[in-house]
Amino acid sequence: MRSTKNPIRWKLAALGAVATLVVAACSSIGTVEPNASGEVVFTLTDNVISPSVVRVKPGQTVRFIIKNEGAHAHEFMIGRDPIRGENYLTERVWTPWGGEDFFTDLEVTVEGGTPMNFVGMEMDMGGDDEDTGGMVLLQPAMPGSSEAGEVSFMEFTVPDDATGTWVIGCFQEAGQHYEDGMRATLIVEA
Ligand SMILES: [Cu+2]
Repeated sequence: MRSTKNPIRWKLAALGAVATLVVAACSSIGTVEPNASGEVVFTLTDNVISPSVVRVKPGQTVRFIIKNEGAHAHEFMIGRDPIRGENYLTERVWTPWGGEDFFTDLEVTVEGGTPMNFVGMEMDMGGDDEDTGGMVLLQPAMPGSSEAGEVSFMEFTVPDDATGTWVIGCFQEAGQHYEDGMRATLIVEA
C-alpha cells in the first residue's frame, strides 16, 4: 500500500516545493543583485532599461555589463532628481541631474562604448566639468548588420556614502527616452 501512497506524497511535496519557489521569486521580482563576481547585466532597448531594479551594497565592487540591443543610441547614467527644463514644451530638455551624479568623484573603469567625464579617465569631451560625474554612450548595431550593438563594461566600488535610492536613466533625444520610461532604480543598501 505504501508503494501506491508514496508517489502521491512525492507529488504533493513537489507541488509544495514549486509553490515555495514561486513565492520566493515573487518577493524579489524585478530586483537583481550582482552575481558572485559582482556582475550585473543591463540591457538597453528602445526605450527600456532592464532589469528595472538593481540592489548593490556599500563597499561592494561591481561590474556593470551594459548592452545596447535597441535600434538607437542609448546612454547609461546614474543620478538623482533629474529636472525637466523650463522650456520643456518647446525644447523638451531635461537636466540630469538636478540632485547629484552618482559618479562624481568616483573612480570608474570603463571599457567599450563612449565614456564621458569619468574621474580617473584621461578623457575630456570638451567640457570643463570632468569631475562632476560620468556616463557612457552606446551605439546600436548598424542597420542590416549581423553584429550586435555596443557593449560597455563599467567597474567601480560603491561608495559607503551612496546609501539610498538612485535613478539610472537615458536622456537621449532631449530626454524623450527618459520620458518614455527609459529608467531603472539603483538601490544602495547594506
Ligand atoms: Cu535611450
